[in-house]
Parts: sequence; structure tokens; C-alpha cells
Amino acid sequence: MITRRHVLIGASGAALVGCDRLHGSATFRDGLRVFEGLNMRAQRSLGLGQNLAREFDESQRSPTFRGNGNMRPDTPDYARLQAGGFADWRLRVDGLVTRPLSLTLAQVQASPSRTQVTRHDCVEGWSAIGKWHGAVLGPILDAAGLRDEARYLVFHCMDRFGDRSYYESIDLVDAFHPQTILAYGLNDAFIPVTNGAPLRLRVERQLGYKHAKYIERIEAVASLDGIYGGKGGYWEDVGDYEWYAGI
Ligand SMILES: Nc1nc2c(c(=O)[nH]1)N[C@H]1C(S)=C(S)[C@@H](COP(=O)(O)O)O[C@H]1N2
Ligand SMILES: [Mo]
Repeated sequence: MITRRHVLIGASGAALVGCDRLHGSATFRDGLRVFEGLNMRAQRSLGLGQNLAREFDESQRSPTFRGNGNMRPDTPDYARLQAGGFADWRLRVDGLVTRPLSLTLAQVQASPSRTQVTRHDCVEGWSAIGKWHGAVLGPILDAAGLRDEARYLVFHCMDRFGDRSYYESIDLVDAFHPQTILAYGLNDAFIPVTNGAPLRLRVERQLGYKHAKYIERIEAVASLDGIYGGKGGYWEDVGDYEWYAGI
């Protein structure tokens, strides 16, 4: 029963967020904010935080997994990293942690991993099913040792829109969700540049813009205040997207 209700709440939430993008009237958006708040509280208070997103059969995969947003960080640094096969890239995990990490791609790839075939839903109105492979985020956070004050994780990306860096954030319920992975594989190959090489977040119960590509740093913070525009993500700051994009 609860599971079914959860699915229904989630499905209507996704539809409404899509409409928000299309219509964008102030009243309509205010209504959605209330709805989104209920959606998050409903999921959390019913203890649904660890429900799994639907997984598909490999045969249901989309023929191609399109790229969206930035398709390649337009910087000399990224070009250099890519030319070197990302051997010089590092994933930093810092902020409110007891043991800051600087991991090579090989170290990320040696961490406990998971493979999942899931559907990605973008608010612009398209979906794609892909097979993702990557490091489960929880064990990496455990290795870094989150401090008690940590409440959110901020994902810092290597790409920008104008003078703003792309970034995203999630709470610790999503951070330790078993399907939350740092993906370096898509459809049995190394993840293409268009889809976020060398590492992109999969946070499967949230809409597409939460899935940060081109990650270089994960920062544990107590509050999102003062981080970039303060709303927890690039699109939340500039595009009025909801921080909680649960589906
Ligand atoms: N760093 C970064 N991450 C990003 C974006 C982006 O432009 N830059 N776009 C977001 C949006 S809106 C979507 S729908 C997905 C698209 O993922 P894809 O390129 O693998 O299709 O990435 C998300 N993560
Ligand atoms: Mo998107």
C-alpha cells in the first residue's frame, strides 16, 4: 500500500515539475513548492527514504543515451585531463569530513560498485533508459568519515554556463541510498564525454538536473547557504527549479 502510494505521489510530482518548466506562472510555482514539500516530507516521514527506483531489463535500454546541458567542459584543463585518459584527474572529497580524500580514477573504480538499468527523466520532456555502472557513494563517504554536522553533499563540476559553475547537492538520505552511484560506465563502455566523463552522479529517484556530470569535488556541508547562489544547484539558482526533484 505504502509503496503504491509512494509511486503515485512520485509520478504526479514528476508531471508537475515538468509543467512548472513549461508554464512558470508565479501562483502555479508557489503551488508546486507546497506540493514538492509535501512530496519530500511524505517520502521521508513514511520511512520511504530507501525505496528503490525502478530498474529495467537491459533489452529496454534506449538505442542511444543522448547528452543534455553541457556536453563537454569548455576549458583547457578538461581538454588536458581528457587527452591523458583522466589519469591526472582526481576526485576530492572534503568539507565536513575527518579524512579528506583525493582519489584517482583507478581508486574510484576499485571501490565497491553497482550496475543498474534506470530511466533518466529530464524536465525538458525527454527520458532515456541506460545501464550505469559506478562506485556506490556510501562506502566512499564512510572512507572520508562524515562529521556529525554534515547535512548535505555538494557536487562541484568542471563545466560552466558563462561565469557560473554547474553544481548540485543532495541530502544524506539520498547520499546513502543504495542506488546512488558515481558512474564511470554507461552501457558497458567507459562513460562518454557527453554524458559526464570521467564521473557523474546517478541519484535515481530525482530528476535529470540533479545528476551532476564532470564531478571533481564532493564537499560535505552543514548548510547550503553561501554555496554558489545558495539554492543548492545551478538550475535551482538561475532557473527556479526545485531543490528536491523527487520522482
Ligand atoms: N555538470 C553538469 N551536469 C549536468 C548538466 C550540465 O549541464 N552540467 N545537465 C543536467 C541535466 S538538465 C540533465 S537532463 C542531465 C543530462 O545527462 P546526459 O547528458 O547524460 O543526458 O545532466 C544533468 N547534469
Ligand atoms: Mo535536464
